[in-house]
Amino acid sequence: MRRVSLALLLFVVASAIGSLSAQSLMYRAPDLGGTWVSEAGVVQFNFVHRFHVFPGPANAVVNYPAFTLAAGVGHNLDFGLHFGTKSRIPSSGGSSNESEWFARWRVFGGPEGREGFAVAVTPAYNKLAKSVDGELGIDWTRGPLTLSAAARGMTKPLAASRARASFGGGVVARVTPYVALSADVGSFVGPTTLAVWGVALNVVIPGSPHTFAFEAGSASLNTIQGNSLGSNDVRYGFEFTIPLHLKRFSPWFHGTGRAKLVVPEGAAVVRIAQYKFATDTVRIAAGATVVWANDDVAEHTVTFEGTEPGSPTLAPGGTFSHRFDRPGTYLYHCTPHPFMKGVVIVR
Ligand SMILES: [Cu+2]
Repeated sequence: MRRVSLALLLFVVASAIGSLSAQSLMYRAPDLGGTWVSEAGVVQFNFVHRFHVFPGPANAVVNYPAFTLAAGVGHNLDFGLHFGTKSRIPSSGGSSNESEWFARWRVFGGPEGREGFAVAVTPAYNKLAKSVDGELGIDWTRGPLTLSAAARGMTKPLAASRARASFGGGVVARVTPYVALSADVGSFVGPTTLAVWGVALNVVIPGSPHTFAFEAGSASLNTIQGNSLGSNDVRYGFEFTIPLHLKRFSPWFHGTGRAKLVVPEGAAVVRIAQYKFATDTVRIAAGATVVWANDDVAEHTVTFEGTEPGSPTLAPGGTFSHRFDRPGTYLYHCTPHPFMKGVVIVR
């Protein structure tokens, strides 16, 4: 129970202060861990709540709450916990609380949304099953599509003594930058257990780093074992993703001070704050410079739609200058937050 209270506290704190980045449900199907890894200094809290309504006349509702808490430490590595209260793993102590401690290392490929392949390994320990588990995840992203596959091994699947393997696969189709549809299946090897299936409608909450999914499926838990064992019941519910950037707390300790912005003569300045380019249209003469100043507490980029070279990731307090020599209309956006858009018009 203490663990659940902690989760609720984090949930409230995280909701109160808002946060950043990680559009994880735009790139991940409901019952797959994927290759997504929390960035350094980011604590990710994902809350899943599914329901099953038994047939009448009772219409009893059974709840399946589950959450993921993971902290990124850099080098494409994070550590975390999956926890759920309605495990289907038989336990000698009679508890149905399942916890799985895991590490995930993205050994190949870029952050979610990057085109091409990404590969991650997830070693884990399932405390209820007393099982050493592991998952190899592969994502492939191209344009609006992400395809995922997972191969899993468990030393004590569902607390049984014989090791088993399971496989999973899924697809995410991004209909717009804000809306995606996803589906997945997963199953133990062999005919004796029910497969997992899941479908979801995923949305980015505009102007925020949060994503929200409406889900239906047969999984009850988001652990490696839980994503391998389905049920005959259909469960409906949601997932809400909350990235909590520890950097947001730094002004409490270090103030917001940035060295005074030095702007070349004749240059235009675009400030970035609260997930917006403050001046979304800038008009300059050919040969002039635009300076972007990140006054936000989150990282952003200036990424052009065309061939113009953009910025690297701008840390809070960072700046990026670019000189425009040729007349034209230069559309740009922020890569981690595609809803952030701007344009430079050069005459
Ligand atoms: Cu951004």
